[in-house]
Amino acid sequence: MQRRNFLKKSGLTTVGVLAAPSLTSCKPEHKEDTAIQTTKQPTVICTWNFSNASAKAWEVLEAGGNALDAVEQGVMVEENDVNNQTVGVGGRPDRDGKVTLDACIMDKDANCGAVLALQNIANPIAVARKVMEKTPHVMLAGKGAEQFAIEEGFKKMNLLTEKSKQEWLKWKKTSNYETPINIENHDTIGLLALDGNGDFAGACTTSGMAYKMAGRVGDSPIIGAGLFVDNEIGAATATGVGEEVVRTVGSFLIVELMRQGKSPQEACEEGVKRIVAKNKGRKDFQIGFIAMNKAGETGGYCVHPGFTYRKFDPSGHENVPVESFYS
Ligand code: SD4
Repeated sequence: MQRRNFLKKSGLTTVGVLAAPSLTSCKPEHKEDTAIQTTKQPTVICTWNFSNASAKAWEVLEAGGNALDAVEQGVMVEENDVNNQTVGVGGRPDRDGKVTLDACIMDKDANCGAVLALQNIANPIAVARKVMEKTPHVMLAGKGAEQFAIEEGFKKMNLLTEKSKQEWLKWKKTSNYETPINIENHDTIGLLALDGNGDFAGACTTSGMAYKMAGRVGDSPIIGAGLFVDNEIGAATATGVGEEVVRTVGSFLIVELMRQGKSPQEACEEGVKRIVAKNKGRKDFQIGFIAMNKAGETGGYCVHPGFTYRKFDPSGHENVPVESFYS
């Protein structure tokens, strides 16, 4: 589809939605008191500087594809990049030298799938999608996930590149087996897309914290922590120290804050500030959130300087880094 026609389909509209009770209220009743702006202008955002991934997702949407295909194909660009040492092939191993991958995916109908600590398979996001579509479960972990992937036709391969292996061997000599605080080793990709039908999907994929303990799983494959999509409200995803994101059910929190009326930017800032507050003002760790609402507005915020997110905005011309962090 030509870009011009594609964009012509777009336009902002306003609909009334059922507002859920606020986080502080336990009352079950819903009332119709919120008008939410919606758009059918496709928009893509992703964590960090993964411009190839956001461009791929945009390409899928521009061709008339849906958000689910866009997020899956977008993040697979990074999973397949051997030079990216924090996702898929080429990812840094755990402290025993094994590359273990975490990923999850979620669609507009709250269908979701995840794989945890998956080894020997290059595209965990595609396996997560199969878990979502072909099993009665949401998460498969470890050997079970690998066995399922092989049954589904995924090829086994060695994910540990020579570069990551050499770095790990060096780390073993000097580290006393301490896991580094995750400031520099950041590059988990979380990608959110809004498609031409006004529907959301999200994907999040990572090799996790470098040199983690064997069996450690972070936030990235946990629905609600590393990723959350609510097609009535918006979507959010996280990057950084997974333990902190799990503790606050971060991405779910961001979406709920948007439900209460905060913009994506305000919601991400509030989420990060809550984590900083729980850590008594400590800021020597990395936590970043990005989010998008039904109007196609986006936001992103991080504890630490250096964080950017990529936005492929509806004009289709921009794939710009946006930087915003706690100060
Ligand atoms: C994890 N959240 O496993 C991931 C790591 C990450 O940027 O996002 N790094 O905790």
